[in-house]
Amino acid sequence: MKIVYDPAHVSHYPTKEIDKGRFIENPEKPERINQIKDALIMKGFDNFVPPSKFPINYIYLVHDEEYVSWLKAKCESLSEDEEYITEVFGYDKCFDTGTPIKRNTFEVAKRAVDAALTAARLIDSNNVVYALIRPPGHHATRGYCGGYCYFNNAAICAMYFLKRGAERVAILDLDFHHGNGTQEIFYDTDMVYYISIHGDPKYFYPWITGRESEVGEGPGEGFNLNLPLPPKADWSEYSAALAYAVNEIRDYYPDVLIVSLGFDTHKDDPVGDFLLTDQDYSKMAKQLSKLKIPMLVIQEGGYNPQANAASAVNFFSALE
Ligand code: OKP
Ligand code: ZN
Repeated sequence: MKIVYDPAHVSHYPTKEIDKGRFIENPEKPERINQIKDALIMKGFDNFVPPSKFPINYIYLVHDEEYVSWLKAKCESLSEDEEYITEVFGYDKCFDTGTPIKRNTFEVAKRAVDAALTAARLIDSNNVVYALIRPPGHHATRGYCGGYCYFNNAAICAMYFLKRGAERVAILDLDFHHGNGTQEIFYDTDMVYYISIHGDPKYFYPWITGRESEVGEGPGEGFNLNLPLPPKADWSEYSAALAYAVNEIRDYYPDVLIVSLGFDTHKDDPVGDFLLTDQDYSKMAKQLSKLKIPMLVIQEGGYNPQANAASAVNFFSALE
């Protein structure tokens, strides 16, 4: 299995965020994916591929030019270690206060897109490629950053596959949080089927999307599926939702499956609230392998570096 990884991610290190009116430590840290990389190497995975550069136009397949220019200009206005916490919704093209911007945020987020696209380009008719990247992407909408996400890596890759001639792309979002950005971007199309299993937004971020009633609209009606689970969901509840999702993907028969993979579903994750164990990630991968559809796995969340590492090793060992 090829793994696309860019060590430059370490220069993006948000330190804080505002949560319920208070500053808290920001958990979206370099160690999250450094530990995954180290553990995969220890396990014998050695097919690491560096990212190529892609033109900025790929980002415009998904994001508004106004948002992209705002982010770029904001970064350029900041000094070396300055951390800008967005707070004026609308003026700031951000929908929360948990997504700090630093001088090199644009550059590093763009490099994550490049790594994801490099992985997408390596997809052929029957393989798996893993984009081991950060910052994550699934909360980023067409016009706003949010939830530690700046550019929607998975959505940009879906557009890449459609441009390259794919007729149908499925995105399975297994991060603990609902991918409001990915949902929004493909809400009105039947060419991308977005399916997400996540903590019920009645209790968890992003609060305002992720309900079962959100089924898509226009030609996209029936091509958006939310499977919210209650707090403390364990493998028995999770695997039932996953089995349902896998059946839906099989029936849709996409040319490629993009998996937005977050390890914040692990019982030891400090942000998520499910109870999956290390072993459950092997079972998760086995369920997905049954599909026999080319699979681009894109890293999203997961905030306990050790749990991330154990989960990733089990997931990718079971896939191969
Ligand atoms: C990003 B991803 C909780 C603060 C909430 C936002 C969480 C974003 C998760 N104390 N901050 O989907 O993993
Ligand atoms: Zn998450």
